[in-house]
Amino acid sequence: MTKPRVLVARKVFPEVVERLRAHFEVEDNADDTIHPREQLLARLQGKSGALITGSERIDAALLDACPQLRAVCNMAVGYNNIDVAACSARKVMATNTPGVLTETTADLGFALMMAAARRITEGERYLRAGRWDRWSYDMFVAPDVHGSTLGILGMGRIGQAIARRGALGFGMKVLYHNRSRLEPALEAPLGARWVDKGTLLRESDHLVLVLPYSGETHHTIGAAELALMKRGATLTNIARGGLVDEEALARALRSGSLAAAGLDVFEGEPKVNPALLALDNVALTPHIGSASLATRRAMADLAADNLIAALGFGPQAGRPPSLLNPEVLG
Ligand code: 8YV
Repeated sequence: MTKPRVLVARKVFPEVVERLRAHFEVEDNADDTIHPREQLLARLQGKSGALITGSERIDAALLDACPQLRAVCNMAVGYNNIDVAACSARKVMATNTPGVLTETTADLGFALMMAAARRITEGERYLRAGRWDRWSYDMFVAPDVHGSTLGILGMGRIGQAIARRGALGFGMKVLYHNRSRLEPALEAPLGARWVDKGTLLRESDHLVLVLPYSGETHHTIGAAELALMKRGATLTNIARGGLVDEEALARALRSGSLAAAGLDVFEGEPKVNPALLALDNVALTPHIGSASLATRRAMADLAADNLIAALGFGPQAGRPPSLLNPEVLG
């Protein structure tokens, strides 16, 4: 029997590619070349499934040009790169990798929030530039993290893991805003309180964005929202760049109304807005929220499990563990 053909769009662990080869004829990308859309389309021809990352955009036009495609399996929890409704309309399974990256991403979010608040990367640049010649009482003074108010916009798994770090490790008061409220049993141990978005903006000392990105959440933090924030507050974004109007953010940081920002994601990444690069009070990392070796391996394994199951193989044949559009099963 001929094996179905699949594409592994970006370089992943060789062991994971080998697992896929047990079931499929695999076209992989060991050089990790970034394929422009036309080339991605060409590589997808005749493929039944694809293991993709956030860099590959799957939309209706692409699906129409690849009628053999049955499954697109993202190696990411966020799936704004996939038009799930378009997949469902064509009975293509779409999957993501929730759960396995929660703690690693929360670690990075907390670290970035602390780096921004305590001016860590700004201080390092100052030191490396040879500008440190004396101690002074107000050098790099900054807002405290411990005991302050942590605001979380988007209280899913990662939001809750950040809340845990803040409440249990740093004695922070936790406020959050989310479409739905957590069960009291989840709120209570964190002392977490649901508030409306305006209250969250007005009362947080350190606001962290952990909500999914979509057309509805585009620029959910813009000039009006930044104007509501406390003078001297910080903003950290580990979700998607498009959640924040970067021009408005740069203005708030330049004026000092916002003390600092911590950013792991950007609107045009891997390009970064020059207005942000020009500022000292921003801690920047290159979209590395889930970047621990163990977590990346778990993400690749889960994406592979999804692909194997979606195309009818393995113990979960026909039932991928993290299917985003279960309606295709009917
Ligand atoms: C990925 C992420 O590394 O899971 C997500 O949503 O943003 C990151 O963990 C990135 O999207 C590559 O697929």
